[in-house]
Amino acid sequence: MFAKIIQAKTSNPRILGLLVFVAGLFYLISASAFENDSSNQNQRLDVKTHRILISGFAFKPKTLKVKVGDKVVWVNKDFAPHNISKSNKENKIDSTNRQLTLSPNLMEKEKFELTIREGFDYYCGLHPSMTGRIVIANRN
Ligand SMILES: [Cu+2]
Repeated sequence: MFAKIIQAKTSNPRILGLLVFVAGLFYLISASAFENDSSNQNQRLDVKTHRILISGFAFKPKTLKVKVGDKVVWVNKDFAPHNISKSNKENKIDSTNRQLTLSPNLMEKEKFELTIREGFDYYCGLHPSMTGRIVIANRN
């Protein structure tokens, strides 16, 4: 019975066009619903933005505890440029490894924002003695 109706309706090109349109609409709705679902898993209602000042050739605070999904903003308060470079796997500072640079060189008053997905050690690629650490706090 149902198949017969579909068959009857699809013989009309206008109805066929409408069916294709409705199918497309359903696809878009289901795709966006899936998108919302996956982003909800990563988003928290209490997302915080933390600030790290780069001042006097030091990251302040040097160690920062955040939750996954929080944002960190580094602000350069020095006259000198600085950048944020991720320390390598051994947590050894390697100023020659530019692939680990997370931020561009920040001039005075410039900012760099990062959404935190994991904890890591970092340093300034221009002044490797400047080090800092992002620590993931307990979820509770
Ligand atoms: Cu620096």
